[in-house]
Amino acid sequence: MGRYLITGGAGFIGSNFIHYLFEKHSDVQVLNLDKLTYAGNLENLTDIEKNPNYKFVKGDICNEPLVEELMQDVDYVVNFAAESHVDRSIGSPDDFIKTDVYGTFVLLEKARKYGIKKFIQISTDEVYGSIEKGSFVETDPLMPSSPYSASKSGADRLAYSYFVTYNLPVIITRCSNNYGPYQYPEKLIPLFVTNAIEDKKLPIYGDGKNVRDWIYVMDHCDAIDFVMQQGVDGEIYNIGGNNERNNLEITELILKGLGKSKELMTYVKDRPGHDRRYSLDCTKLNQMGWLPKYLFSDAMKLTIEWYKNNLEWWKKIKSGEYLDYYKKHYGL
Ligand code: NAD
Ligand code: TDX
Repeated sequence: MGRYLITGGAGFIGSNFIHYLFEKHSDVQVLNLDKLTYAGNLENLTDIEKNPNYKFVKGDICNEPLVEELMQDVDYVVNFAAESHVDRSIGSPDDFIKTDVYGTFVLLEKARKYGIKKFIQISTDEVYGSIEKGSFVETDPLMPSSPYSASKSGADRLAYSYFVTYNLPVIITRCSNNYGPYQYPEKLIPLFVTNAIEDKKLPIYGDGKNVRDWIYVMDHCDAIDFVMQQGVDGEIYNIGGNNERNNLEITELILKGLGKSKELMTYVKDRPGHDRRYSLDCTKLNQMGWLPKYLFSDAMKLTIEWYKNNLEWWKKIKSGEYLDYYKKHYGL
């Protein structure tokens, strides 16, 4: 029986990971600690909320007494909680520093105090910064270029320091861009899919030729579970989809998948400090026996279908503060 503390479990990847855990393992207990920021949504977990092995606690990972109380009853920590959107970090970095860096510190301190068996720090490929040619390996230096990726780098290295200094069994994962169900419609794929369904414009930053490596969220969840079982303490694991595409390719695929006109494509002012290309070398994880299972074309179809079939989920989100934000920034 494994007792998990999942932080940020009401967000996109965290909620998919909770679904994954209950589907894959019959003997898990999950405690989900989430502050329910704009990105946290308990509707992502309605099918699980009555499961006797699941408990939700609304709270902040920066809240020391609360984290102390919760940490006493768990074996494993998977830290997803973060402010996660690059554009928001450019407008107001404060919460990124608080949650991503200080919040991770609070979790690490309490994990150390209560002898946690494994602490998985969910980092990101963005910590390496941009690369024109070739791919980053785990030992490459970090060159984060946004307040988001800089705060994630701080958390990533802080987690490592708890392994080196205190022997806390920490593992760090650095994954590429995820897509799939329950992703907040501010990120590229859910924003463009939902805008296209509503015949709204798709705001492409700059020339649209920035490259990302795209991985289906369930493959990311599977890789996290894999490194929890087979990873070595103190190690970093790149997790990628082996699937690099530029933003124009993604946009055209979405429009084609939905049978919508290319006239919806709208070029807007570039994101400040916009990283040109992310690319991961995942040889380390692949040689241990883990490979992504989903084909991009199949998983994109599944994703587009999910947003078509769950209009209520995202329309509710988009009718609120989301619209004000995009109106203010892009006049769309
Ligand atoms: P998300 O924004 O959808 O979810 C973040 C969740 O954390 C939300 O439920 C939010 O309420 C919660 N949260 C925020 N601040 C909190 C706090 N102080 N205390 C407790 N809960 C808090 O993000 P996501 O896309 O699911 O990303 C999850 C993690 O994975 C993040 O750490 C992110 O950096 C990392 N990551 C994301 C991607 C991606 O493509 N989305 C890729 C690599 C790594
Ligand atoms: O409206 C848009 N138009 C646009 O052209 C948006 C929202 C994005 N883009 C571009 C910017 C990027 O080149 O699409 C690309 C992807 O953008 P995001 O979805 O914002 O993701 P990115 O900035 O690459 O960061 C993501 O991947 C790594 C996640 O948001 C992070 O949490 C994760 O760590």
